[in-house]
Amino acid sequence: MSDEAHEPTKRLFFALDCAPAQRKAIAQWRSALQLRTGRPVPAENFHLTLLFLGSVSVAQIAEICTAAGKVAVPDEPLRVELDRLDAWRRAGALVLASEQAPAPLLRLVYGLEQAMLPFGLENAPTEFRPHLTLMRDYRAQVPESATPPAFFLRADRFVLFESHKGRYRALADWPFGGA
Ligand code: 2AM
Repeated sequence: MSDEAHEPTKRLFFALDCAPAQRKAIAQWRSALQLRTGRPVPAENFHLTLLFLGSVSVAQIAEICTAAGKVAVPDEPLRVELDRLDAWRRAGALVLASEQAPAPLLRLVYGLEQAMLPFGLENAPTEFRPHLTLMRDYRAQVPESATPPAFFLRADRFVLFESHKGRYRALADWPFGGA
């Protein structure tokens, strides 16, 4: 993405948002893990990243939104199972991940990657592994959990978020069919 000197930029990513009740349930479950290492992601920031764009020139945002609006969306709300607790060593993240990503989610991500190609990504997208980050700077083993994770993230739209000083702000969203 463009990052010319002095040009105003925003740090952007596409994601599925997490509903408030779901955030609360996941945060409670995380508390029960009694983690002693890492930085907890604030529950209001829970989300599932679809595609990270990085630093984008403000002047490009309208075009990015137009391109995102042409991406084929799932024809009904998505239900993504978060049924695995994983520690990603290289990323230093403790995440809730999906044992099996639903095909419509994979199609959506592929569509977004294709739609964003003309804009030139800061980092080439790596293999998409659906996850919700619970902790950052996490350098320990996967903790024992008395109750295995069995969450469902339900989404009826995808969202373009701006990340600013540790907070996420929705800039635009595109509803799925049936929403
Ligand atoms: P995460 O979804 O694994 O937590 C906003 O910063 C979001 O974009 C975060 O949720 C973060 O990852 C993701 N993100 C940040 N930097 C990234 C990078 N370099 N590559 C891929 N995703 C990144």
